Amino acid sequence: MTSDFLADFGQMSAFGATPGGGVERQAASAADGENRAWFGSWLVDNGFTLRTDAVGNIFGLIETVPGAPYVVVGSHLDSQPLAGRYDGAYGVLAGAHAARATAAAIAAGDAEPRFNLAVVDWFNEEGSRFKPSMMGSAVFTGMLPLDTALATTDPSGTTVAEALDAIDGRGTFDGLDVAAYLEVHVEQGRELEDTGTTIGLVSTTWTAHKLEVVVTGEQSHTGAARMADRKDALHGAAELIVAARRLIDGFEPEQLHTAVSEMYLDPNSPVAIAREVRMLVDIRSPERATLETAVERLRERMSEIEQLAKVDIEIVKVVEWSSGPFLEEGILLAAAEAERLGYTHRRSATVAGHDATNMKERVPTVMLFVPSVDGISHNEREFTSDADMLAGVEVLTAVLGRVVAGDLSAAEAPAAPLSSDAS
Ligand code: HGY
Ligand code: MN
Ligand code: MN
Repeated sequence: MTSDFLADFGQMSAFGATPGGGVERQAASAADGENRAWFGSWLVDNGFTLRTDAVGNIFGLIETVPGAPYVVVGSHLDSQPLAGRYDGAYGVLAGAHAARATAAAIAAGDAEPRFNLAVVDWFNEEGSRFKPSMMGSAVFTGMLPLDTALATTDPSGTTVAEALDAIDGRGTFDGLDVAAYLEVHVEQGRELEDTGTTIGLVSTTWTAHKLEVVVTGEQSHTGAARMADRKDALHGAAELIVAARRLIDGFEPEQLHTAVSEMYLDPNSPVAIAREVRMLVDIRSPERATLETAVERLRERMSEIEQLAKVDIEIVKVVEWSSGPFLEEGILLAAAEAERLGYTHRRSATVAGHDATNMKERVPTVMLFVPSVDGISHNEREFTSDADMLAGVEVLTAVLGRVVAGDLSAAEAPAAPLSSDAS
């Protein structure tokens, strides 16, 4: 498995490779399309039935128990701009290898399955080209209407539907009975590295609010307009960016994370005061009460900035997910497998959102982390060692085998299939 996995990972890392050693594979880009095509061929070559749903989620299926629900394992292939090779893609490939090994054990008579196997690449987890994050799994879990997702546009005005069609990325697969979901992902934090731990057992997720904000002023001459007459949207936006950053000063360290990292302004002329700025304010906390207090304080500051810069500030949309625990039985099962295999392990909180964040709201979900060097991610120098990647594949394979065998009592035949179908 070792060389095979690493060779496959090297192949995937070539798609959209950047000179800085990372990848650029934004959702439904040509590079995402190349990687998706390679992954689809890998699935077919390794005995999986290939299916794609209406929002571009790719599934590889192996049915060994006719009519039984599926244990789904995977992550996402899309990346942030100028990003790392590991975020998402590692988990998709690890899931594929874990499912292949589990299917081989079943075929050899070494394992008695209760459930079937499915590997997944969730479309557009990153939410960089098309907001929101975790789009494909949100549609699959019914948290986002399919039509809304397909009509979403990128900054150039291209819709998700158009972008997917450009890479032949839409299908008609209309649903799956999911007994449980498993995902392994790079930590994107520094706790595993700082504590010398190999496996993170994701036990809880922070809560996140992503505020889409529009600051409206009035266009005027950067030189000629009197200062007292100006309604400068970029001045208002700048005050808001600093206000968002200063929110954290009102809380204990590491209780609140804030950032503004996406901004568009019109007309963006060197000689015309900005009439409008559109920005994304990302606010996260381990506690919902803390986050709500922070958002309230930001709204108060927004009112002050409106007076200061003579602009109008509106929160036009909020995308959020709640903090909350992962399945305790799944954490204990994963801990037992890591222990049996001789890997150090500890409970981890995830600050980043993942497709597991959506799936855990619908089915029993187990999520594992492997260490990120320097805790850095969404950066070309994102790195996880080969040894840690392979340890993650080994533990994921062991957990998958246990869950497919029916050892996770919470995993059972769901009431109705999950589906990305429009209906
Ligand atoms: O939004 C998130 O946290 C994820 O990384 N897309
Ligand atoms: Mn990710
Ligand atoms: Mn990411």
